[in-house]
Order: sequence, then structure tokens, then C-alpha cells
Amino acid sequence: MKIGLIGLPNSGKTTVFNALTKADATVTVYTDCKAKPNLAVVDVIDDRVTSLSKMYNPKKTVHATIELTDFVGLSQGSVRDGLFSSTSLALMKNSDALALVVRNFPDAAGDPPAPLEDIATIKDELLISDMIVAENRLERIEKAYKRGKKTNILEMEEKTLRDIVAHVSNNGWIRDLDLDGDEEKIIRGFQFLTQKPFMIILNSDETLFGNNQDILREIEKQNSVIEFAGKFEMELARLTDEDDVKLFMEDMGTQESARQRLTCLAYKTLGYISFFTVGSDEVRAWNIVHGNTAVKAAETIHTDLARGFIRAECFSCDDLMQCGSEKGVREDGHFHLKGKDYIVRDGDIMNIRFHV
Ligand SMILES: Nc1nc2c(ncn2[C@@H]2O[C@H](COP(=O)(O)OP(=O)(O)OP(=O)(O)O)[C@@H](O)[C@H]2O)c(=O)[nH]1
Ligand SMILES: [Mg+2]
Repeated sequence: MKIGLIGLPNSGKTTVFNALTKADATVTVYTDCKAKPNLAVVDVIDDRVTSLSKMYNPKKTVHATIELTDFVGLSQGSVRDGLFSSTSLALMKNSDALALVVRNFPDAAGDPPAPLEDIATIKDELLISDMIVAENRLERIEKAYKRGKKTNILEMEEKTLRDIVAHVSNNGWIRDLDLDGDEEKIIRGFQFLTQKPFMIILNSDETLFGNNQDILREIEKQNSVIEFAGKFEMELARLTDEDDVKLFMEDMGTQESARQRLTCLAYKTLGYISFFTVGSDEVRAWNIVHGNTAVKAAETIHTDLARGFIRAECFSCDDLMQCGSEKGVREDGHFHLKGKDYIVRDGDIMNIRFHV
């Protein structure tokens, strides 16, 4: 799962990135638009994987991962003025979800935060970016028509893009537009930013953390949101003594680390669930979108497994923990054989039988 951290300059993106990844990327009060984005891959913390690993004692334990990208600040007009490098824009398009970091602490000049306005500014930039992409493509389609290249497919693309332009002009997000399967397919390649799952990280001053319910409620009317105390959490991520970490977290009134909380929100926003494969070689966590079938789960592991799918042997992690062993699961009647169309549930342990 790839998550891009975006936001206005100095909103604390790199601070949050460091808190989430335990990285040590430079935090500054200056913004360098040409700076390269920071990248890191972190494991998804899932107690179930730890428990399964203890039970199977495999050679290898593979957690699901989150790839985080920390972009340079996206300021007002930056997309239009081309301030945002094409590398950054390409990486942003390549993200599965965008997480907007919003400043909720006084900046270096002492200016008070204005989170709601900042959110509106960034949302405008994302809409403008999509608008430019759609309009540029429409221009090229017009030119193709003039050269006599009028095909059904091109006409359908034109219609879809015109719908998008109309919708975006009204500040509508492309993800809220009701597109059918064909239309979705036609525009997939554009990787529109307002089509991506989107969440907000309210990056609050450590002294005000936990006291921002009004702002959070306001943001929540439109987007999924989580509150961080970025600077504090970055310092927390650097502590090595577990007991110290616990004490500090208690002080802040949080029980889960920043990474755990963001992971939870990201899974919810993206509609992801986890399933597991187990054995003496490897215990591994996989992600699929909620509502997907056993054959899709097979495909996530390897295309051959989907191609030659026979059936899935399946039981839940909870049942396994309760029964204490696979043998116990079978004896208690919790071991199931499922076909291609079985809808995979969060926490399922799957073994795909296949033949190619
Ligand atoms: N008080 C407080 N200050 C913060 C917090 N998060 C970031 N800062 C400060 O804000 C400044 C900018 O932080 P960065 O993390 O570099 O912000 P950024 O969004 O990555 O900035 P650019 O990459 O330059 O756009 C630094 O001086 C941080 O110490 C926070 O949660 N609380
Ligand atoms: Mg930064």
C-alpha cells in the first residue's frame, strides 16, 4: 500500500514521516521545492501476524507493508505554475491514497494555524491538477478529430472527460462521480488525484493535542481524519526504551503509536482487509479490498494460483487462536473448503489448492 503525504509547506509532513518511519529525514523551517521526496517502507504492525509466527515458528515472517512518500510542500498555485516537480507529481499519481498533513500549531513566524482554510487550499490544488490533465487531453482529442481520427472509443473518452470537467468545475471530486466500468477503465491511466482515497492528518501542537474535537468534527463531515502530535511523536519514535515510550504515550492519552493509528485509518479509507498464509516456511500477511473473492486473494499471491485455482482451504485466525492448533480447528469444525466466489473475510487464513 502506497501512501503519499502531501500538504502545504511547513505543515509538518517530514516530521510526521519521521514519526511514522523512525527515519531521520531533515526537518526544516524552509521549503526547498526542488528537494527530492523522502521514501520509506514500513511494516504494518499486526498482532495476529506476531501470534501466527509464534505458533508456526516459520523461517520467514512477512508483514504487510506501507510505502510512505513525503513530498515537498504543495503551495497555492504550485500545480498551475509548475512548481511541483514532474517526479513528485508522478509519485503522487502512483500513490494508492493521499494523506494530507495539516498544520495545527503556530508556525515559525508565530502565525496561528488555520487548518480548515489550509485544507480548502490543497483541495483546490488537487482539483486544478485534475482539471488541467482533463482539459489537455480534451484538446488533443479535438486535434485528433480534426485529423479525421474519430473513433467510438475516442468519443466515449471525450464524453467521460467532459463529464469530469463539468464535475470538477463545481468543486466535485472525481471519486464522487458515478462512473460505470467502461468509463473507469478509460480514465484509469490519468490517475486523477481527486479520484484517490483521501485522508487528513491534523498535525496538532503537543500542548493542544486531544482538545481539538470541534475542528476534527468539522473535517470529518467530508473526510476521514486522525489527529497527530507530529513533533512529539517524532521524538517518541526515537526513544529506544519501551517503558519510556509507554509512559509518554500515557501522558498524551494515546494507546497506539502514530503508525498504528495511521495504518488503521488507511485500511478503513482504502477498504482493505488482511488475510494470511501460514506454514513452516513462511507466515505472511496480504491485503485485498473488502468484498474481494478467494480467486482475487489467490491472484494477490501469484497469478498462477488464480489461473489454476481449484479451491481454498480456509479458517479464521481467531478460531485458530481459540483452538490452539490447526488440528483443533478441524476437530471443532471450523476448517472450510471454499470455491472461487467465496468473499474473503478479514483475518482469514488461506491455503490455495491449484493446478496449472
Ligand atoms: N509545535 C509543533 N511544531 C511542529 C510540528 N510538526 C512540525 N513542526 C515544526 O514545523 C516545522 C516544519 O516541519 P517539517 O516537518 O519540516 O514540515 P514539512 O511539511 O515537511 O515542510 P516542507 O517539506 O518544507 O514543506 C519544523 O520547524 C517543525 O519542528 C508539531 O506537531 N508541533
Ligand atoms: Mg518536508
